[in-house]
Order: sequence, then C-alpha cells, then structure tokens
Amino acid sequence: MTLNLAPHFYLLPEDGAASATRLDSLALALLLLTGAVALAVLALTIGFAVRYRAGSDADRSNAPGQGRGIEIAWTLTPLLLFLGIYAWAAIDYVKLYQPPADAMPVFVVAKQWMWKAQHRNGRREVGELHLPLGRPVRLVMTSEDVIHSFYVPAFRIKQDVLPGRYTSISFTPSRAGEYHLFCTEFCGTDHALMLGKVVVQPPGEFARWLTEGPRQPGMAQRGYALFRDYGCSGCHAAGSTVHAPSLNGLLGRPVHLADGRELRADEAYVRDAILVPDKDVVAGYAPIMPSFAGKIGEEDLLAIIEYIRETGHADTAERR
Ligand code: HEC
Ligand SMILES: [Cu+2]
Repeated sequence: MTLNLAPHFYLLPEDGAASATRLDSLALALLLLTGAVALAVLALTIGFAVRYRAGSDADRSNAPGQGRGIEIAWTLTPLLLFLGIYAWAAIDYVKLYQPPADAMPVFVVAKQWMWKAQHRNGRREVGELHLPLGRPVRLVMTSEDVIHSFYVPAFRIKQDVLPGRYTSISFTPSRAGEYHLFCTEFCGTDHALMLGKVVVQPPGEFARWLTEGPRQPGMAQRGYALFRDYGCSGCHAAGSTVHAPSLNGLLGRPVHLADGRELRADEAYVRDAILVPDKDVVAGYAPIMPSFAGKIGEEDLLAIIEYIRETGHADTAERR
C-alpha cells in the first residue's frame, strides 16, 4: 500500500518489500486513530466554547460534579487502543529480527565510504546489492571502521552496522526494481556520498546474475581453505588428538556453555567464539582455543562461518 495522494506529492516512497507494506499499514492506522481523536477533541472544544460562551442562555443548572463512568471510558478506551498498536508494532519488529529458517543470508561489509556485499557463491559487489524478488533475505552486516547505518527507504528498514560485531536484519523484497541505499549514520567526511543501489530481480534473472562475473570460489570453499590455513582443522577436524568440539552443523544448533547458559549458535556467536574464545566456553571442553582477534579479517571470518554452515548442510544431506 502506498500513500500516494497525487503524482507529485507523496508521503512515503513506493514500497519495495513486505516490511514496507507492514510499516505503512501501521503508520496509516496510527494516523487515522490519532487524527480521529484530534478531530473529536477539536469538535468538542469548539462546540462547548460556542454553547457555553459568556452570556449564552445555555442551561447551567444541575451541572454534574462527577462522571466516573465517562472518565473510566475515556481512560480505558485509548489505553486498550494504544496497547493494541503496541502489540501490532512489536510483532512487525520481531519479524525484522527473526527471519524464517529458509532466509537467504547475504553479507554486507561497510567501510568509509562504501557498501560491499558478498553472496554465498562468492559473487561480490560494491555500491550495489542484488536481491531476488519474493525470497526472504537476511543481511549479516559489519563494519571495517566506524558505525554506519544501512537504510533502504523503499523497504522501511534501517539497521546500524558496527565494527567488531554482526548486526542483521531480515526482509522480503516484493517488487522488482532499483532502490536507494543510504548510510544514515554520520560516518566522516564523505558520509553523504556513501550511497548504493539495491537491485531486486525476478528469481531467474537473479540466478543468472549470480553466476555471471569473474569466476571465484564460493564463500564456503574459500572458508574451507582458510579453516586449514589458520590451523582450525588441527583441533576441530574429526580425528584430531586435541579435545575440541565438532563444528559440523553448528549454525542454528543449541549450544550448552560451561557456565550453564544455553544459546542457539548464530553468526555472531561463531564470530565471538573465534575472536573472544574465553567469552563463551563450550561445556565439557577446556578453554584452550587461542584468540584470532586481529589475525583474521572480516571477509575471511564470514567465509569461515559459511564453511561451518555448509558442513551442516552436507551433514543433513548425508543423513537423508
Ligand atoms: C588449540 C586448538 C584449537 C584451535 C587451533 C582452534 N580451536 Fe576452536 N575451539 C577449541 C576448543 C577446545 C573449543 C571449546 C572450548 C571453547 O569454547 O573455548 C573451541 C570452540 C570453538 C567454537 C565454538 C564451538 C561450539 O560448539 O560452540 C568455534 C566456532 C570454534 N572453536 C572455531 C574455531 C575456528 C574457526 C578456528 C580457527 C580460526 C579454531 N576454532 C581454532 C580449540 C581450538
Ligand atoms: Cu557510513
């Protein structure tokens, strides 16, 4: 739904994703609700001002001293209405951060002053982000320097992108086309030029685009090589003499930690496991893993995580 009132006047840009349609409905409902309340208050104010103006012959005898019923009504009705709006907005919000299991991960790395993206098959792009129409996507984002913020007005999504950690956001493009991508966190001299383009293509066209361009190894394949080069396999490979957990199918799996906590492994967890191994020690293992902070760059980290994700897929394929 768009709020186009006339061809050259619009309140919001055209919506290009399900997240935008949801937000527009919510914004419209809020506008109608608060507009109706404002109009009702205005009408009553004018009505009473005219009726009880000084010198009018309105009947002023027997003015009620209290009206508990009406006070309860005008307190409870807005309370319930706005709690309803709150619940509605909360559900929409959760959808941005709890993607469906089949959501396609795409990796975004921000740096002064550009947006870089990488797809799982290894295809990279700078200043552009190609996405398939109608498929839920999940962006896993980080920054190489300062805070940036990923903002696509047509999708009504905005997510801070921070150095030293992953943030992610999920949405489903619902209309093919090209959309503006902005950095919306002041990030230095050329912040205003940190622009990009999101290109939403029908699935077939997107699949073709993915395989075009220079041949490169997929992220998981590159990650596998890195996994050996950095010596991870020395401890984590099956048959290693070191007592270290198997990483097969780790992403999405519940993990029990030595301090009793339990969590579900996502990209951020794996990232921290590699860079700050002492933070979350897996139950039943000694904290002997060395930290790789400062040794592995952001893009290599993402590749290693993709390799770990792939081991899970290979696993399930074998079991089937
Ligand atoms: C010296 C052996 C050793 C090396 C080298 C090593 N690890 Fe570990 N790793 C461990 C041990 C032991 C644990 C479990 C204890 C802990 O969580 O610190 C672990 C835990 C992990 C976990 C969490 C596993 C889980 O089940 O939640 C991940 C992810 C991980 N390592 C990835 C890596 C990666 C990637 C590398 C290479 C960059 C690497 N490790 C190198 C020994 C090692
Ligand atoms: Cu920026």
